[in-house]
Amino acid sequence: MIRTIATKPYDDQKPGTSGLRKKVPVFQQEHYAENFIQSIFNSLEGFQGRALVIGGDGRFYNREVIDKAIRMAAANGFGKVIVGKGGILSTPAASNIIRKYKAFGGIVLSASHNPGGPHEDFGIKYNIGNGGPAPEKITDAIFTNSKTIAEFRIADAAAPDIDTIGEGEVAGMKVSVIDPVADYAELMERLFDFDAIGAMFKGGFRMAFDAMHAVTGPYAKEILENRLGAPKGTARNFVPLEDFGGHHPDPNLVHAKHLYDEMMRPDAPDFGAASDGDGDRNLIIGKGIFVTPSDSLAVLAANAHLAPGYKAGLKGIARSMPTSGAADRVAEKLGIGMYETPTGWKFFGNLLDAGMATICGEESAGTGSDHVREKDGLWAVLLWLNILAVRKESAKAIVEKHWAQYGRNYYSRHDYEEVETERANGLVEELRAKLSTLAGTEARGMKIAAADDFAYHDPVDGSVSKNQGIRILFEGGSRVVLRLSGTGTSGATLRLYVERYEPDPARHGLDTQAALADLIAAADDIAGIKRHTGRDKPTVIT
Ligand code: G16
Repeated sequence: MIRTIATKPYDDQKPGTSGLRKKVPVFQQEHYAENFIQSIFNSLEGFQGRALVIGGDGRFYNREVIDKAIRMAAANGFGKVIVGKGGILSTPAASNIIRKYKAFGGIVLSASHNPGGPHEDFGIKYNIGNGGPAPEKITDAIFTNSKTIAEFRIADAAAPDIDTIGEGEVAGMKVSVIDPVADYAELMERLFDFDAIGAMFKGGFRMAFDAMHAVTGPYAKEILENRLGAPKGTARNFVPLEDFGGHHPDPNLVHAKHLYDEMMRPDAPDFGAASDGDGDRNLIIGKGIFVTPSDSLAVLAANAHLAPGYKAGLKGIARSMPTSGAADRVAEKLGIGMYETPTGWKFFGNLLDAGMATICGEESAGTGSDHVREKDGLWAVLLWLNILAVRKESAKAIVEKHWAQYGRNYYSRHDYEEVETERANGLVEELRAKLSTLAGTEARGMKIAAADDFAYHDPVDGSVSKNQGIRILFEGGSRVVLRLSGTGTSGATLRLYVERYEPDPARHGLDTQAALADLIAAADDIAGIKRHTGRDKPTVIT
């Protein structure tokens, strides 16, 4: 039986950079999840009888919301739901399933790299039929709908069994429970030279992959150990836990410090990597070298042709604005297009669909390609492995040769987390107000060439996205960028991105923070970060 239930709107259901993210107790309020899911459905047209993919990263509250989403999909007229066994689907795997089975769209339940548990974070994201995050047009409509919602529709049926692979039914709608890993593993086998990577493992190559008790565990176990023959134990922390073992499933130098420390030791494995809560981010650490996401994008783009899936070359490269310009030099050498987009994977969708870009990347540990429409953590790891297997050199040697050829972009991000929202907004407003006066002035002896608030003109659909981050560009190619994060769940997070280009190989061995010290000081002089935030140092430096 289908029930229509009266509800009252909440006023805080505005999707951020990657869907709606809130603390679990917020989602547990009466009808909170139902309101948002119904607002998604109310923003869509033409899905009657079509398939909807549903899955999540396994965090606390995943199963409850999956149950509601399935029963609401049935009540709203979807013809079928495809759900990962146990409610598990990594974000890139969900993107692949949507595309492969030509679903209308998908609901992905995750708060990405944010911690999980009864008092931690949860999230709901809608992906469209190309497999990618909903564009702003849809997320704006969802928010608008959420503000006036008065009722939602739900099937009054028993919770479907999502723990047994096979076909079932809820209120006349088919429910197909699938193996979350199989389709994804098969896609990876098509893109990469599994024989070459397998031979490398057979030859004694050692790797540490930390799944951080999050969703990539089963994927890594199957692909690295079962299909590529890596020794047992290569995939660590591979059992997804509702609270990620009490840790942040955030593959960065703070939350995966143990891996970094191990990789810097003389007896380190040859290659280290990690992925996040929902499997779309990656951390790459070679023996003796951390590879920044910006450098990783550049190295992957320069070497992608070594993998079977990319042997025809790249059509173009795209990166988010705050990501370093390292990949720009690769695009220039290859003679292909380079696109600079706002932060948020959704902005790559049009470029990928239009065949203008093949590889995309973001400083926030995201890299991916046109194989799906999300960033893809394990994909990045496998492309690295493919390159290592073909070049038969260490990751460190490959990165250092890359710098020697293209120059090095020293790069770092400083995060000021949980700043009071008013103080963070005050900083941004004050900075915006003086942007037009900055060009031609000096900070710490460096001349400012230009300053603006980044606006993106989508070359495919002509849409314009304004206020996407403040850029202060110095003569000689250095820059600082400031923006407020769109993924935090408490207060505001101010991000400061600092970049300096160094063409001279004799100066490629500097300590990153030391190499950027003048720019960091200049950013504080210009934006008054300490004054506004009341903090004397960032919370996280990556
Ligand atoms: C999301 C988006 C990314 C974005 C990142 C950081 O990642 O999908 O495209 O780069 O947020 O956003 P912000 O700087 O606004 O916090 P994820 O992995 O959280 O889904």
